[in-house]
Amino acid sequence: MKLIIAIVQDEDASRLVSNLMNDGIGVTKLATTGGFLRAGNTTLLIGIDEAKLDTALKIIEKICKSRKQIATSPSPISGTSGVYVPYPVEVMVGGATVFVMDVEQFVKF
Ligand code: 2BA
Repeated sequence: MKLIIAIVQDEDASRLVSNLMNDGIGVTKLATTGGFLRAGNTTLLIGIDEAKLDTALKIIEKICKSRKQIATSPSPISGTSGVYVPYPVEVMVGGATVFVMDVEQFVKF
């Protein structure tokens, strides 16, 4: 068995969950926050038999789109004076950041 941890954009999350569930793939959805943008995103935990791993990855790839986002991270502009101003940065986010791990044991009580 494998565990997929997929970090996706909020805009894609509910369609992705529906598509996975329609294929009989169980999902847990967590509200998370990206460290760089400090904006909300969604993390899905997907426990899955190895035989269905490729199916799940293909669904994630199909649904999750890359989008440009503007980050207004505070940046120092005046050296050591400690003055910060919002500095807009354009970043490309997603489609999905995916980790696949081996599951040592899986039990339900
Ligand atoms: P964030 O950390 O908010 O990052 C959003 C996007 O900002 C990233 O998109 C990337 O394009 C850009 N970015 C991140 N760190 C950067 C940096 N130091 N300099 C310049 N640009 C930077 P994605 O790569 O598609 O990542 C989307 C979200 O996936 C991330 O949101 C984070 O929540 C998660 N993520 C990405 N890589 C990860 C990792 N190695 N471990 C854990 N979570 C990760």
